Amino acid sequence: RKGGLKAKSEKMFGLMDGFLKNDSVSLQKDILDHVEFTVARSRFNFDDFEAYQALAHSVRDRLIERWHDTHQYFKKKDPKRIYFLSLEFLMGRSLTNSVINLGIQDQYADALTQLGFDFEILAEQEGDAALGNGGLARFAACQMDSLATLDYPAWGYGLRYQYGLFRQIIVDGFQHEQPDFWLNFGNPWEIERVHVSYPVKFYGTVEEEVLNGKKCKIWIPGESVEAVAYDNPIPGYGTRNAINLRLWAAKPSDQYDMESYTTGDYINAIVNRQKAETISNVLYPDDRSYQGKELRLKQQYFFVSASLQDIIRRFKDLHKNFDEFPEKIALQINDTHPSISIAEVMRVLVDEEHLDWSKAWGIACRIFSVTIHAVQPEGLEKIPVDLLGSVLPRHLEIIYEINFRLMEELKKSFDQDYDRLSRMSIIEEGAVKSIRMANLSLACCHTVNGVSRVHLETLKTRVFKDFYELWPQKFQCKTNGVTQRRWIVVSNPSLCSIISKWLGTEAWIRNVDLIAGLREYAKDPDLHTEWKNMKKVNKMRLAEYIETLTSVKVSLDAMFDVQIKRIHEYKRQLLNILGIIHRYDCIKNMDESDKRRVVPRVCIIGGKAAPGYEVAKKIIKLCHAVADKVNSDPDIGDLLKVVFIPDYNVSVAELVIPGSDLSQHLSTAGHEASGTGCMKFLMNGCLLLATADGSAVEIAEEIGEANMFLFGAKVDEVPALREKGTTLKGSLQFARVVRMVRDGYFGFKDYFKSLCDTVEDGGDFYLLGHDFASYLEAQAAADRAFVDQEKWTQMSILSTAGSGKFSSDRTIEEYAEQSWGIEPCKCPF
Ligand code: GP0
Repeated sequence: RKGGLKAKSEKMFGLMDGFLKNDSVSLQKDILDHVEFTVARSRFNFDDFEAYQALAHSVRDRLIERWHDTHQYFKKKDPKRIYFLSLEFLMGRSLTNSVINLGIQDQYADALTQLGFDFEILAEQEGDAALGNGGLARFAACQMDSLATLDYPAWGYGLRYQYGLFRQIIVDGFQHEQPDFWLNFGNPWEIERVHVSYPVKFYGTVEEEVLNGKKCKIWIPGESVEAVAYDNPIPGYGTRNAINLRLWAAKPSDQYDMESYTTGDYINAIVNRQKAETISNVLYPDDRSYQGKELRLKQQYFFVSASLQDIIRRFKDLHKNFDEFPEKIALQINDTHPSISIAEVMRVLVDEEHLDWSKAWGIACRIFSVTIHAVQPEGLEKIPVDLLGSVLPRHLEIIYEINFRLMEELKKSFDQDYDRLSRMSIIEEGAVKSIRMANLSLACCHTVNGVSRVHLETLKTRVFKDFYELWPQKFQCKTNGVTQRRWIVVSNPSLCSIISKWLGTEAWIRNVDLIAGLREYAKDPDLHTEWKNMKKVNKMRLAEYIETLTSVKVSLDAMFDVQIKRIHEYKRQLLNILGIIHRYDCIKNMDESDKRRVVPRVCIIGGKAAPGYEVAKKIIKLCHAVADKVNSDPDIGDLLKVVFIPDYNVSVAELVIPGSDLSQHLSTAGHEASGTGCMKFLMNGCLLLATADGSAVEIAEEIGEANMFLFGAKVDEVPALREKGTTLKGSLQFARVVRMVRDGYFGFKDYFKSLCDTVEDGGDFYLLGHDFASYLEAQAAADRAFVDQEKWTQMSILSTAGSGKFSSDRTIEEYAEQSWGIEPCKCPF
């Protein structure tokens, strides 16, 4: 029989044409085949969307080819692998990124031109894959790109939500949410693997059993749901490697309860089974508070359980002994969301593989590392004991056991310090007894990563002080980064060519440190000319987009000043708007000669508010109210325009960032764990106006404080300022602008009252009043710098040149070396 198989596969190889061909004619042929046979349209009659689908399928074929080879190779080499578990991935579009990483962009552009299509127009047909909320999820996506590019043997695991992050529509200046049914028109970038599926169990009871004379626990689950794999190939740049992002979807289980069918309740039995699918239905849209929701817990366990079954199956294909587990597997948990995986690994090793507890725990402690993205202790997840006990009864027992042993160990070091023990306990005793998922992670993980230096300090000295004192060696800084492939090569092709031309190489796309070579030319007049042209082209694109969406015409000579990110009080979009009101008020009170000295501005704000976050929604409305007033005021003209860009997402960012002159990062110091938007602006040569928070501190070190506009209270000043209470209202100017809003100058007086209250009346937790004067100074400094266009361009070049550290390639290398202990595994071409 073996010989037969061999003959068969030889025959199949004989029939294969080798690798898919990438010359323009072959690509055209492939696209047309997909028009006819995949999209099932006539070659003589198909529209742009259908052309996009056919194009995407031809790219997909090429992705699959590499993805197969990579997996074969990984299997053959069997290196230690990193499994990246994340509840969110914000991938955005795939087309352009894929053809660039595959190295066949020009061939495709050419093929399409021959067929009478334009690559860029077709690329616009693609919707965003928005399976995530914000920074955390986009960072996960950037990390996947770097893992693939640097040839690491990595897999991503997550959930395939049917509804991604809601679409934001604006009606009369108010945010409304619409479901994002992104799979409506099919998704060419995924591969459904109907045969890769695992049952995931919930509820039920735990019973004791005697096995080989040993007492053990078994979980008798009450519900089973099937997890089906959808694979998303992630191509690396400049390599044959394409890794896998495996997302799980819930399907009704095959095992069904005969009884409900025989009792005649056929319809209801089916309807109930169908409910299983709700687990992967929808992404939670609140990006940092989802405490105690049953569905959320089920989502977490669902993807964790399926992923671990998959990982263990793959391990067992080649290995028998679990002692080898830590040599072959590293598990990264992205924030505490997947931390139930710690209890699941213990359950599998102890209950199913029958390892004894301490051996199993020893293994768990060597495989897990965690990255914490939150700053505030309140942001850390807690799950009520009752809820966990009902959904996952055996896991609750396991967590209790982990905690019992943790407490025993702590007593050795801290003896009678009960306060400390209760702070470090995984179980929080309180009105609602809950499980602290962060403490569970800290007890087990060998590394706990902060996402910037400032953030790690906060973790060490505040959030996890007790744990730091016990295990200082666990705490590591891995400053975030972003991928220059998407954020320069895909989204800013003109900048990409300039960089390659002046450096004389494209090598920076894989080795971004080289970008520092631009410093040498920071004053070169020829580079300045090219740089300014690049900016102008990108601003034109952005201006057109703004006009189409909002009907506001903006002048290209104005400074494009941008703040795009989730709307949060701590991110202080309100500070920005109050600053705009101040600017408006000043211009209103100027005579004509003063007006001539004003630097014209286009203030652009974009971002979504969590559907239940009232204050954030009021901020969005205020932005529109101010825009309405300012944009229609004939005294103002082009000196000031205010624009709110609706439905901010990854592809909007790709358009906006390259077209901005200045970007704002205004978080109250100590509140932004890292910030990654700022890194994308930096790479694109946009100057930063920022507080000394998160990664901005490290950016200042790289490019020099003189090349950005820093302002506001410092991290260590904030607690004292809060203590003191800013009843002084900071400055007169601040009081005045808040009063304008209060008095109904922009309408909606009653509606904005509570918003004003948040920054006045002894409140102002985020210190807007305190930072306002310093903010205005930084804004004035930006104006002065903009007037001197040579100086500005030089600062802009130095920003790009100094952005090398903020590539996710650097971040991933640090993780690989310091946390995961993995080596590249490069598939030969
Ligand atoms: C942090 F805690 N972040 C959380 C969260 O629930 N969601 C989220 O997106 C972000 C941080 O706010 C960040 O500072 C950071 O850069 C990012 O995680 C990735 O580490 C800015 O978005």
